[in-house]
Amino acid sequence: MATIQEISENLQRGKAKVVKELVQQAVDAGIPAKQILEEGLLGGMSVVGVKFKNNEVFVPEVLIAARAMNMGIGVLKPYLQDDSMQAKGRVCLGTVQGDLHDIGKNLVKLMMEGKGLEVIDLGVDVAPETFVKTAMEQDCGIIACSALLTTTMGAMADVVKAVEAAGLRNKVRVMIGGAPVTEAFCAQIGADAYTPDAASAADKAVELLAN
Ligand code: B1M
Repeated sequence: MATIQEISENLQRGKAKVVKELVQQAVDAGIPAKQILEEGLLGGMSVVGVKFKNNEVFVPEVLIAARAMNMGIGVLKPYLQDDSMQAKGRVCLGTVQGDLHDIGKNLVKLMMEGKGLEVIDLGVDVAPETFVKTAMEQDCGIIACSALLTTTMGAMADVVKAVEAAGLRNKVRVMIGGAPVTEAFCAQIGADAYTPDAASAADKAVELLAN
């Protein structure tokens, strides 16, 4: 039987196909999808993150680990959905301008869709104007921004300003998140909500759209 440890180790080595198979085996063995995600996949990626920081691994290794992570998440997707939820509204989601990290953003999407939200995924390196234009054209109640770099967090403030400039402040809420983002930063830039992880982002989005 595939163990969480094996999933984590193979992810760290970037063995995408093996990770995919091991995740499926773990699911079949009855290990909860949330545990596989948090301890196996996210656990493995956080080891890669520490090695990256210490210059023990470099961008190519991180990219192949990220690909393995995405393969694993793909297997888990149906098991992380909550089918009991009714459609609650529309969200436009993206990683902010200058930032190419998309794994956390993709998890937010998966969790939000799992809660019955319609998510328009704008991808990475999204300009503030693109968030606002999409929210207007697609009638989104929420703009959700992800940032992984301290240098790109500031782009979230630009999104809030762009929403204000478009006169949408009372119509569209701005949610923010990502590793360097904090509650205090959220208050500082006047965004509507910060959540620390993808599952709580989905819960918060449902709550905001209900009010
Ligand atoms: Co980059 N990277 N990276 N990287 N990378 C970090 C973020 C870093 C912390 C690594 C390190 O030094 N330890 C560091 C940032 C330092 C800082 O700013 N403080 C860093 C750096 C420096 C860089 C480059 C500048 C490196 C370089 O080129 N010299 C460069 C920047 C490129 C750019 O964006 N312009 C770069 C590049 C890359 C890769 C392309 C190689 C790759 C990205 C691949 C991809 O995303 N497709 C990559 C990766 C993979 C990482 C690490 C290793 C892992 C990130 C990840 O995917 N984590 C990362 C180190 C680390 O985080 N430990 C690192 C797993 C993911 C599920 O977590 O995205 O945090 P995360 O999402 C979480 C929460 O944050 C939250 O939910 C998720 C959990 O449920 N969340 C939200 C995320 N978005 C949310 C939105 C919400 C709510 C919650 O509401 C809307």
